[in-house]
Amino acid sequence: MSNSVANFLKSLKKQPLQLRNQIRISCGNESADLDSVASAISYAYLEHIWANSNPSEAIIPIINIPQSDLILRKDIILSLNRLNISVEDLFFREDLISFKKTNSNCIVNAILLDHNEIPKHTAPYIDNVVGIIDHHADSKLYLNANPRIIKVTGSCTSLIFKYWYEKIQPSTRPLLKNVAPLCLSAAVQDTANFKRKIEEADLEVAPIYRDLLPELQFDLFYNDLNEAKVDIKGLSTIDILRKDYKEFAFPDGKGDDLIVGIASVVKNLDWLYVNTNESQSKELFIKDCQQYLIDKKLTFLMIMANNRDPKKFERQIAFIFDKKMVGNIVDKVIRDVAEYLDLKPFDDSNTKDSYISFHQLNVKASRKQVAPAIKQAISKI
Ligand SMILES: [Mn+2]
Repeated sequence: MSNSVANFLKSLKKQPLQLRNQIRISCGNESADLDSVASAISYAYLEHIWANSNPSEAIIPIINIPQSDLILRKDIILSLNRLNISVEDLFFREDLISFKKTNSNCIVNAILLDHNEIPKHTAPYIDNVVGIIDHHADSKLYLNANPRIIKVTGSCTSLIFKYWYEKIQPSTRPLLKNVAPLCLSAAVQDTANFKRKIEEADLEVAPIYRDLLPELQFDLFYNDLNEAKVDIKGLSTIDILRKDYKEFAFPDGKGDDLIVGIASVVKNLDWLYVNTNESQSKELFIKDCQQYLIDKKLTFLMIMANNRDPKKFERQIAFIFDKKMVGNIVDKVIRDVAEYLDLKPFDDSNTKDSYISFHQLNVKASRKQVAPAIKQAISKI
């Protein structure tokens, strides 16, 4: 059997996990974007080739969404197809949950990638956090994890690839070619092909990828990926919201948790109003969002919309809530973050009791920065 990533994953699927006292898993964050999926898979694969381990001892990568949600992420499907990895080769959130439920004595040790705090819904199924590599704000948890690397980078995969590249023997390095396209996919997506948000680790790995993949045309590779990512035409509002979604429990000043959902969307609000529902109306779009708010039992929902146009990159932000239920909470949060995010009203026809939208002129702030700002604003309420 070759050493491909696909074969590695297939060999994991054949392991009888229930015979073990403990297992190790690698998890990306709950948005399961390309960076998270590539991080979980590449970390497990790279450790496997470094340790030359038997599949029975290898780390199992978990994609932290239900399997049925993967199909919405066409950029990820494309990246997996490029390595001949099929959906059946992967482990998903439901696999972890059913394993832990039927094998409650088995200790689950997790390596967290692309996040550094276990999301609430996964916490019951993880016993220990034994490693962290991430590029989000440090929650200062699991201080004994090893490695525990949390650094600003464009892509989390840059930190992971660099970490293992430095550990792996030079004689084994040719095998890195097998996983490099997956890490590179996340890197070009998160840095707009090494043009934005590039940090030290991204700059260090880029020439290594070029050496490993001399035939690859980075521009084409990036464009195909980008097209796949923005291909959301035909999806319903709900599918678009859940495609890249994170949920947070942020404590207010009294210590009560407010539940905030933040959906990141690859089109602007005007596009969403006319393309996500048959009547092509803003009203119906808002109604769908309100349904999501109710289904998810949120205090409020935020949509971070951007057009992904490198020439005129813009961001918009919308808040969906029910004033009858939550009073002035959203007004207070908006007042607190308005200056930092440089918010300007998006249009006049807002229904102020349930929907408010803005241009976010601070275009540098993505969810990675916005979520901690919202957390801070809520802590003052
Ligand atoms: Mn990331």
